[in-house]
Amino acid sequence: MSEEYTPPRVWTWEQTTDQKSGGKFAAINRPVSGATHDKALPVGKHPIQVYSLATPNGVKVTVMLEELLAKGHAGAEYDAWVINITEGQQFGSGFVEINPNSKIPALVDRSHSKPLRVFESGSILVYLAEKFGEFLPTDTAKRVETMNWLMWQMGSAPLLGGGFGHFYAYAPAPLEYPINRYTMEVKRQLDVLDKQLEKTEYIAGDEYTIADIAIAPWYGALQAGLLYDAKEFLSVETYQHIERWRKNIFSRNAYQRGEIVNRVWGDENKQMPERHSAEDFDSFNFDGK
Ligand SMILES: N[C@@H](CCC(=O)N[C@@H](CS)C(=O)NCC(=O)O)C(=O)O
Repeated sequence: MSEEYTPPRVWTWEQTTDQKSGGKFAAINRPVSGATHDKALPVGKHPIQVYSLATPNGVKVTVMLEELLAKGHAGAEYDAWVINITEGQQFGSGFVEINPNSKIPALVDRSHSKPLRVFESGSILVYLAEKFGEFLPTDTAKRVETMNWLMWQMGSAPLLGGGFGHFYAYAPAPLEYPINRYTMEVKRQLDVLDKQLEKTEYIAGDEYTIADIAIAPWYGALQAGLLYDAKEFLSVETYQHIERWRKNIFSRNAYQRGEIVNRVWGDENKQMPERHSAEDFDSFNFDGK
């Protein structure tokens, strides 16, 4: 490590290196929760309202809804609104009411007698799977295996995003110790997945489930070289079974639709800041099956 740091006896906010150095996201991080400003959330015409952004966690939800619509569940029609986390919109009062943790994605289902809030992407996937009876097998062994991998994703991805991604791509300066530590862990995670996918077509067996929907935007995208500019660094080509699986998932029409919803950066032909009906996709070209 280049610099020694002696932690003070009591940590205070002003003392963080992050705040002083101006690392990416330093300006929006705070050690307290709660709203910073008043802002009501917009409400569209459908029972399901999504408040999100097309990050890997956000995409899980819009892909799930597009998959449900592709299966003919008209009740999965939804409005999707942008919560721009780089502008601090996750700290608006309306958003904090539906997710006290101030992180996208969050969803409100207004088809109940009282609007029902659902936050945490894993909770949203399970909620929608149970509501529509899809992508979560009812057979006990298959259901447990799906939940095993869904929880694996929820527990593992913070080490990928908050650990590896943060120190490799976002920290103000590269530091050997955290980059080594998190690269070791992320490569181990990729190897876990690769070995599983050597044995099974989809993550949890022979069926496409919410485990695939949760894992593909993170580990599929990482293997495709789409996250943190780390394709070469992580030798992603060595994870051949992940590659076979993610190519299959990424070629799904519903996946391609869900991926562009609430996207406000990158290729303009792949951005749909808000989504209010299936016709919103008419001007886009998808080669998915
Ligand atoms: N465990 C949460 C994680 C959500 C999360 O970390 N969301 C990020 C974007 S991918 C976020 O909203 N960050 C804003 C912030 O940290 O202020 C989930 O899966 O829903």
